[in-house]
Amino acid sequence: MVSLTLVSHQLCPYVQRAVIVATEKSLAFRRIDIDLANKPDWFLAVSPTGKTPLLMVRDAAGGEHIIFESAVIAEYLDEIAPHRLLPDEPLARAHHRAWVDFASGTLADIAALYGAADPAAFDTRATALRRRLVLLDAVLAGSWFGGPQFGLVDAAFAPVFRYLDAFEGLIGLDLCSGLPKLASWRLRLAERPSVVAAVAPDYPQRLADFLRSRNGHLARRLSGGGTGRRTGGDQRHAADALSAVNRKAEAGK
Ligand SMILES: N[C@@H](CCC(=O)N[C@@H](CS)C(=O)NCC(=O)O)C(=O)O
Repeated sequence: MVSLTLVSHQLCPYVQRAVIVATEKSLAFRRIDIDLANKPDWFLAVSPTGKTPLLMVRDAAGGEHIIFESAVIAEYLDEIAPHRLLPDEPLARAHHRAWVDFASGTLADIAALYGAADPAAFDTRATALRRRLVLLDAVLAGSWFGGPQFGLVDAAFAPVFRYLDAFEGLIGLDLCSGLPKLASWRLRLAERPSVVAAVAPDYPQRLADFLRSRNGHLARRLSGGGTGRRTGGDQRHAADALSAVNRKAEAGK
């Protein structure tokens, strides 16, 4: 029997992957949220990367082990409890691992979008993100990413949609239009108990505050809106941005 401690951050999308997998596998774990702007010394002493998530594992003999990188943590959690979330067959496993990596790239594109300095950079980033979503829509195989069963790729993408919810709610930027498989997968993910439980109830507000605090085009648009609610101007701008994104995505097909 192992004891698990997940070092986390309230907003970290990579942490959510680990929490979703642990919950799916009914694994008990202790969660410690840290301040990434002021990392505790004990964390820096044990973390090779200084990033969350970090999994501290105490084995049955009392030995302490550190596991880092969300994809590796997720696979470890999957391996230590029954009902595997990765397929058994090697080719299918490789396919799923590749799409977990694609989810990481998508999160990187999202960070680039909210960090974009000006409208042109924002538009370029939105186009890149839209392309990823179009590719993803094309490979969805059923109710969940790989078919009828929830898996690691589902856990990896659930946090992506939390950002897309925020972009839609705050500035009306809908990057999923015309992608019906993706849209229904997104709804299913939003209702999955493990996904719901991966963040605190005040997560949307915290995420909105975080996005507003960034130094870039999105933050300027949000601070212009004051409350963060969409204004008529925001909606027009978002519609313009989306048509530009769609035009470029179509051209790039
Ligand atoms: N590749 C890592 C990325 C983790 C990551 O970027 N975590 C962010 C928070 S969401 C972090 O700890 N940033 C702090 C830093 O880079 O100093 C993983 O998948 O675990």
